[in-house]
Amino acid sequence: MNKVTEFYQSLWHDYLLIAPQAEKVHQLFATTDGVVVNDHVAFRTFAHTPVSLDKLETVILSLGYERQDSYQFKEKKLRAHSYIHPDNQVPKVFCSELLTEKLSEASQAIIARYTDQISEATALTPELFWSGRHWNAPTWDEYQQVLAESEYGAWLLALGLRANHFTVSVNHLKSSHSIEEVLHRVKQAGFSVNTSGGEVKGSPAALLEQGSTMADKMTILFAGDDPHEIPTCFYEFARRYPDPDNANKLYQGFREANADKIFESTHAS
Ligand code: OOG
Ligand code: NI
Repeated sequence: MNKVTEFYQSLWHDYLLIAPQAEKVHQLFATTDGVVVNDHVAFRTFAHTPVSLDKLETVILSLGYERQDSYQFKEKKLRAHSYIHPDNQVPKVFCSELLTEKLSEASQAIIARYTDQISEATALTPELFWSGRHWNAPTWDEYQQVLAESEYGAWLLALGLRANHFTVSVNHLKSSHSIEEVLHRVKQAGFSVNTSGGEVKGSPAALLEQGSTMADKMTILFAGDDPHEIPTCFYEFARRYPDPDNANKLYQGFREANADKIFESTHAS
């Protein structure tokens, strides 16, 4: 098995442990469509640490990816890069980081207390992408304090490095090419869908339409043996339209306006 195939197998395995809904959603489409093609995966990390976006990028490039584009999310205090693989069977990657310097002094201090525990010698290997927390569990109170300012920051502080979502390529489904229909089916099966900015993010004119489930919830042990249920990971659906700049190819990029809403799939609902 090649390196990239192995990477996605391990990543999927770790993702299912924290997002059991993904197995069921996958099954829902596998029963009618056979193969479910993954459009992309997404990762989150803390800037200015030994696992910052720039560090993770070296690993992504080592898997054969090329940087595709960059994005800014001013309000959410994030930046991101997307990556594309020369083998078009390989999913794209969307990797973001929290610009911690833009948070309040109080939140910065909490985050630094934990990110200071990340070893400077952290190996930049593919396993990093499902390595979880490189720091002790925060207290529930610290989680709440960061949450008030950055949902992303709280999520990352509690869960660490892992796949945040996999994405069904709606273009590759046989059962339906409509995002609305796909989301309807997901809701009928009992999953809740992200409604931030409407269920469907983007448009044919934007060349990209996306939707997602709301993240699963799991009990996480906070510091002092203190269990609490928090949002974990979700599943996304993407439909791409033909790229006017690239004959016979579907648009392969991401859209800031869509992504801004997709991030909210890990909000507590
Ligand atoms: C990533 C959100 C952005 C997309 O497809 O635009 C995204 C995240 O929630 O970490 O996945
Ligand atoms: Ni996504």
